[in-house]
Amino acid sequence: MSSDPSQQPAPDEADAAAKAFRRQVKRRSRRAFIGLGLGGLVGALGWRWLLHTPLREGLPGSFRKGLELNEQLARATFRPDRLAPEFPKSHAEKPRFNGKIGLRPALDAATWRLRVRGYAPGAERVFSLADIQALPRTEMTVEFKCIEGWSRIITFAGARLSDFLARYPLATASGRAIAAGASLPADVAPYVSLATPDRQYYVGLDIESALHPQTLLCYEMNGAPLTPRHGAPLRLVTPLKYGVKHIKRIGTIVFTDQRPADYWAERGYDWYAGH
Ligand SMILES: Nc1nc2c(c(=O)[nH]1)N[C@H]1C(S)=C(S)[C@@H](COP(=O)(O)O)O[C@H]1N2
Ligand SMILES: [Mo]
Repeated sequence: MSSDPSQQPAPDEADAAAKAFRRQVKRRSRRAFIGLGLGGLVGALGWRWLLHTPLREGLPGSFRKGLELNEQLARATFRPDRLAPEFPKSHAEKPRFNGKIGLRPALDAATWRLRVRGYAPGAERVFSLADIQALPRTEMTVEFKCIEGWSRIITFAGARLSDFLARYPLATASGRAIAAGASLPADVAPYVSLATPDRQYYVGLDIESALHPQTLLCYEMNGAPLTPRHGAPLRLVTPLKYGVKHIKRIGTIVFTDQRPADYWAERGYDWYAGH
């Protein structure tokens, strides 16, 4: 680097400037140090208060309140027509594997069945994979986000849960089907509970998210049938929520008026898990 010598200060001027600069730095760091100390004290007291609020669902109540605030915000911005961004198929990446609760032992896809308990009393139905594959096929390339901070763009294919419910009237107390794209009938179940066949992993969904056009009963990732690690033969995909809700190897679906138990919400995560 070259510079014009005429712009350089004379040596003694430079020395004075350097001294002034050092004094300023000292003053600033003393102030920063006091600031940090005060901040730390307030932080420590605040932290103790936060940790000593009564526990709710595995978290100090104050933290749980924070998550509920997140849920209120996410619900307020939820619109049935707000879509997760979609990408060209060529952007799809190799999936990453995470979470194997409820995926053991190996499962025979031929004998696997999806059991659904409807919202109307006594409504129960059993489906094979062929039944799900007979519904309109929806494909989308979206970003799959794990709450731990990583994400992958994946092409998912399957049946929209809303198309499933348009065909099979299991979500209403009256037993009437919900036409695809129609607004929610008054007698719709407010919640859906999904579990692995062994019930080791389970998630709860609000009905609005369940009926969202990007919520799929998914049987393919990146153009190939689901592998056992990724939830064969059927998993949930719902890209406005974090990966925790994308339950692999669905065994049962229940429509209910109780907010369903949720594996990771019981362990301190946000029940709603929207983003
Ligand atoms: N049955 C089951 N489904 C599950 C999990 C699990 O442990 N068991 N983990 C969840 C979490 S936290 C993530 S991030 C995704 C990961 O899906 P992938 O392995 O297809 O990437 O699956 C979700 N579904
Ligand atoms: Mo995750």
